Amino acid sequence: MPLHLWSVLLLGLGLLALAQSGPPLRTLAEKRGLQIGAAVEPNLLLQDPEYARVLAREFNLLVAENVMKWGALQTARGQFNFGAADLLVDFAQKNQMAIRGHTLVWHQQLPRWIYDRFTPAEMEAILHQHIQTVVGRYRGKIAYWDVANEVIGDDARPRTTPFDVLPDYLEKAFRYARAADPKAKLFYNDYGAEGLGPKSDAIYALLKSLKEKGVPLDGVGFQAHLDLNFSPEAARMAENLERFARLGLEIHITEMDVRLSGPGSRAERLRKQAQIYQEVLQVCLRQPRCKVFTLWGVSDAYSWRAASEPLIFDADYQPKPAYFALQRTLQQP
Ligand code: 9MR
Repeated sequence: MPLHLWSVLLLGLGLLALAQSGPPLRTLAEKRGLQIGAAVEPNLLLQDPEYARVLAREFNLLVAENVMKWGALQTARGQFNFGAADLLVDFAQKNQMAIRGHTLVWHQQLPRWIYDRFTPAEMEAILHQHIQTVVGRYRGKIAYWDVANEVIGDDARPRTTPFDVLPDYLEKAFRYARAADPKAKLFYNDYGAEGLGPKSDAIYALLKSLKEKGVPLDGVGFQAHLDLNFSPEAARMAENLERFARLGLEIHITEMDVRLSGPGSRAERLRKQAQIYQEVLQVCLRQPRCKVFTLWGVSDAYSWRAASEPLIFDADYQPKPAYFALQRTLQQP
């Protein structure tokens, strides 16, 4: 190959390397007063050094994908296993990352014993002990707790849970969490409520009534598990977030991912995926109360929807167009 072609090739590779080593997302986010997070499985921190490296380089907030759920923490009544959760907390602290705790009241991933028929008084004691023990253990270390997750079903009505035996279990959960760590901000978190519609109306009504009753609720998390038919579109989402903001709530995007599956060439779909990430980040940046933007994982390899490649790094930790879209968006004034 003639010399000048080599230099063109080297220049191209150099530019590529430069593009890939642009400023980390966390550095850019910090300048915008935003925390950028990822859901984490602590066992991967031990198994995969690249996972830990990318996480620490790009993100300034962690959320436990599974290890802070009831089923992981309290497998037998009164017996708590904090090993994996502690690992996550240590990693976050060593790397100057904030932590979202996930989650204290959810209808899924519960231990089997909680389905025994308890009296209201017993359930109250169980709920209190769990929240006091878990939130208390990490008092001062966890900035935000998803106290309640997915309480409203897709039919816009409250779901059935083993906690139902205890009237006002939801209010109680928030009060127990506040008592266990007065500095942690307490959240309601849900999916399919990004836009306007019956489900987000029901959540809005619930949160409004909790606020009116003086329940210690600080914020609302919109999960944003999306696909290429991004629905609602950005404008509707902005409008929806605004009404929650007017309740005085802090707003977090808590579990974003965008499935790549669908019609069209791979290149087109990657572009569309990037555009959706960009639009949701823009909605958050333009909403003064939106303070946290979190992805539901780091690389496609370990995503709960791995087959549909929904994240911003591919399975080899190469940044995808969605990564660069977030990087650019954070740099725009
Ligand atoms: O990503 C989590 C996956 O590994 C678990 O198997 C699953 C169990 O239901 O929970 C997933 O995380 C969920 C989160 O806790 C709440 N919102 C929806 C998430 C995706 O299902």
